[in-house]
Amino acid sequence: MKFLLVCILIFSLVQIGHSALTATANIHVDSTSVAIGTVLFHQRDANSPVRVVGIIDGLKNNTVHGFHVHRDALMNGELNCTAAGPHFNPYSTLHGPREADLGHRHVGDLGNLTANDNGIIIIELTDSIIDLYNATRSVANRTIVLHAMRDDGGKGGFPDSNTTGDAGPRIACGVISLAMIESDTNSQSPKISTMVTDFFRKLFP
Ligand SMILES: [Cu+2]
Ligand SMILES: [Zn+2]
Repeated sequence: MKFLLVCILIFSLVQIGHSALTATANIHVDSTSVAIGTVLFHQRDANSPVRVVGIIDGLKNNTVHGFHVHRDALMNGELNCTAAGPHFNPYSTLHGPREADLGHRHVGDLGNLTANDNGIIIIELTDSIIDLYNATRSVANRTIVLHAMRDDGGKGGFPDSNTTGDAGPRIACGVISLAMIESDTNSQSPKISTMVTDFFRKLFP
């Protein structure tokens, strides 16, 4: 059961040690302050892949949506997802599917997500190209974006297949922020315990 899996993953996040890094993004509808989900990024250590878990609600049933990290953080309360700039692409490669290697996708290319019969996306994926430790590939202080349409992985033959996967307009987004380590009481960023509580509240309102 998907919900159970997400719960187990969240519980495992609570157990994280000192060296692990976690980041969170609160997802809002494009150009509004309507909150529709949360995405967590968790990396155990510098050599581990990044686990991405989350939930996004309020979509049309059984629809497929491109999902990417875009280059820029939204600043100063900006809500327009277009302000996030292009796909995060530090190596100047062509757009590609999540399964591709570093030379055949943008670092920010996370493929597609599918909304279920209730219009809910449950996110559970692991990626070895995005990173929280490696400065060049770090997705912190960037923006995660959900698109209206399927990402064609660069293979669709449309003029924008090699840049955006022809995924259409940006329908929702959220800035990815590193979470503080629990012992760091001076930081302004949210505590991991607060994030997990919020996450459960969204899962089981
Ligand atoms: Cu995108
Ligand atoms: Zn891309």
